[in-house]
Amino acid sequence: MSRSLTPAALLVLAACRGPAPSARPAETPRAQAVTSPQEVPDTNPPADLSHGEAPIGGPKAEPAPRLARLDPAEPTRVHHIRLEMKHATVPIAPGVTYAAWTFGGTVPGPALHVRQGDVVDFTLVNAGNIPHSMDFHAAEIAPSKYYVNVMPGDSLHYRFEARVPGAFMYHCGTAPVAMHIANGMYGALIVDPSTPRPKAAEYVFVQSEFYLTPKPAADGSLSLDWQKLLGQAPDHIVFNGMASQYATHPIEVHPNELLRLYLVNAGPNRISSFHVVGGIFERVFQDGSQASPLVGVQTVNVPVGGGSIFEVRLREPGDYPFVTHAFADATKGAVGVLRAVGPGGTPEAGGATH
Ligand SMILES: [Cu+2]
Repeated sequence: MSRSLTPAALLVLAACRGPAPSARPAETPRAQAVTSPQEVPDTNPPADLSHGEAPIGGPKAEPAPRLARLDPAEPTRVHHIRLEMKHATVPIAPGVTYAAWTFGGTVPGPALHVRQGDVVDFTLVNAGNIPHSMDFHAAEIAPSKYYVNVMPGDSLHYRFEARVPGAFMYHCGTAPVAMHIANGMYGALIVDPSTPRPKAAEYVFVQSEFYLTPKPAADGSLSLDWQKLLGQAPDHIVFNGMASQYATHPIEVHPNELLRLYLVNAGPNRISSFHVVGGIFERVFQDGSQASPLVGVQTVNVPVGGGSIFEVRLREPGDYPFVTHAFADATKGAVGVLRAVGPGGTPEAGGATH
């Protein structure tokens, strides 16, 4: 079996490379405009792989990617969680830094993990210079009491029970909410069901967008372009805060092991059409619902403000891109690679024949 490119990927490659110079026919100016490499938008050069929307496996990008592996929930029934809201400059793409508003100094904020019925004992501290707040989608409490603005230098403390399992977004809810989310104030809170799910290698991804001003600040960082946000024209769409980080640094997994991918879509605007190239989802818990998971499906939308749980096995060793199949968005950085390494590829799993 030879590795081949899909027609769509061939089109991308052809568009990016343009015709070979020796074979270049006499072209009209219009035809040149379509095929000239100079006219290709500012995207990553494609990798030699179907859906290779970004270079895979190097050169070594700095900084190192954020770990996507989800740590197990602490074996306690009360989780003391303290998040400090502060402004920080963070990398969002190779060579691009962003003047972000954060939970805990990173974008996204830390991935939180508890079990159904656990209590979250939460302290929110505002170390920034403008009001911020917190909205936990995993909580069932009165926003008018708890999702209130916390002034600079002030803090807020409360408890809630994580009663419902799922993959939940948390975010700053201070108006304009789109601005606070676009600036980086979001994260994932995973709530395991009281009956444990089957053992799996678990990863958490938060998809989100960045809308960049054209000119950097004195420190070189870029910041939010509000008009681009309103026009829903992001410059970068990312998994876990940085464009294409898991393409340049593939996530190593094993063939045939059960993978459980938690995808929270922070937006603030773009739906995620989540897909693993070369895989079919065994089960998808749409928006985290335990009832009637989808079985044997290829692509499932995750709405903005939602989170779904995807279970998949990669049947033989190799590189398996994962994307939002809305390809303008994958081109802007919402692409990664699961690299299946080690023994595997059993015949009943459809294993290697080449
Ligand atoms: Cu905020």
